[in-house]
Amino acid sequence: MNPALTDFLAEHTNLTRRYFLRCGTAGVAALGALPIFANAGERDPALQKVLDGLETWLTKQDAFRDVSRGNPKPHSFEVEKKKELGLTRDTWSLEVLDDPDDKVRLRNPLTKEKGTAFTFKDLMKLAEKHAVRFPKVMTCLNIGCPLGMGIWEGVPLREVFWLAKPSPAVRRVHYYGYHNDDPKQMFRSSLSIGRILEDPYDLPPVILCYKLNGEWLTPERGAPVRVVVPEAYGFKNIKWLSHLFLSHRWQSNDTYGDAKNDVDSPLKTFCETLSVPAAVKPDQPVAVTGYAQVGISGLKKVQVWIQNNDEEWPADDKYFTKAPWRDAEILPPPKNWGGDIADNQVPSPTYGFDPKTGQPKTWPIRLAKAHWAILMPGLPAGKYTLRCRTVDANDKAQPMPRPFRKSGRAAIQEVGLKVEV
Ligand SMILES: Nc1nc2c(c(=O)[nH]1)N[C@H]1C(S)=C(S)[C@@H](COP(=O)(O)O)O[C@H]1N2
Ligand SMILES: [Mo]
Repeated sequence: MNPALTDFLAEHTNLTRRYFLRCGTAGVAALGALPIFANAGERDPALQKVLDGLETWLTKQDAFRDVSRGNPKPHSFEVEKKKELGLTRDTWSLEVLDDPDDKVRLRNPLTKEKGTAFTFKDLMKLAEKHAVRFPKVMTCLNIGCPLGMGIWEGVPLREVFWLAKPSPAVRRVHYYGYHNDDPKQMFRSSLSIGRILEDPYDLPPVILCYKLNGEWLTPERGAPVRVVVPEAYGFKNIKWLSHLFLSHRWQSNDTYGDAKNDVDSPLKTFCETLSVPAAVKPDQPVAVTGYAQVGISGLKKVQVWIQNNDEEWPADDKYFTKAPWRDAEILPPPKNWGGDIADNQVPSPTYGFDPKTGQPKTWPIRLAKAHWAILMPGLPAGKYTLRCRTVDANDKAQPMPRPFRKSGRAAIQEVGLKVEV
């Protein structure tokens, strides 16, 4: 086993012990005589096992779930072909153009034709002064579950925007990446000029991203350069970036808009389980772990409820607001971050982290993942449904305040659970 993983497990083992002690002193009367407390100091093997297997906070680049489109996929070419297509760092360039459909008059368009396109060398020059890093979970609006958690590094997009010397008529930036020169394969997105120039509510800037977890972006993740929008769902984070159009158009023409999605939706807060036993014995405590996506409205609580399937629930309470939810523990910052970051150090500076200690300034971190665990009390034999939900920092319980699917998933997850001898 690699040393980082061993440390991570040790950390979670300690955490588990603390967790039990707390349940043991505060919760015993309420929970009844759980076997675990009969033998203090020994952990419930069921919870131990699931905590041992818990994913790390950061995801290795090659462990991201890949939803890349394209036929062939732009990351799949041999190196020589990639060079020909400008998909390597030494051959990449970005054109910054006037929108032919609604011009804004750029005084300095950056074009291949004039030999002024923006190169990776130009990007590295800007990076010396302007590079930023921030943690962000990449989540596909359509799929709903996070594809991976990373620390993304790049140069604020506005630095390149200004190089093109746009007129004040500019209202929106439209952008896309390499797509086999086939219009049908183009994947487009766009942002208002306001979001590119200014960072509201302490958000990190929109970046031209070239590194993930301290390493160059891999071809699958969009190398050499992708856009990363901190608060946005995946579809705004265009990979293999090749073109920016500065436009007088105010409307979005995002590919995901064509798919009937809400293209202005920031990440929602929601949670899901990572491990629930399929079956337990009567009166055996139920060990549950999971993750939460900490959306734009933060995360106050994760809660779990196990309902007997024979129980009727009032039809007018479809979000189960009156259920006897129990608070889970939101796991503290890990000792080991995962994601193969060098020396297990979140590089400094990174948004949300103290540059002196390298530790997070607050926890959980907005627009990132957090993990949680709970040992639910044992139950009589029967069939049950386990549900989990988040409560955001504004005290809105999932799926509120935005229950609509086309703005991103927030439905309350349901998992079947059997209690049998
Ligand atoms: N060029 C390009 N960029 C793209 C896409 C695409 O199809 N082509 N898919 C987008 C969508 S829908 C998502 S969810 C994210 C996924 O990012 P990931 O592959 O790094 O996880 O990439 C986005 N960027
Ligand atoms: Mo997506």
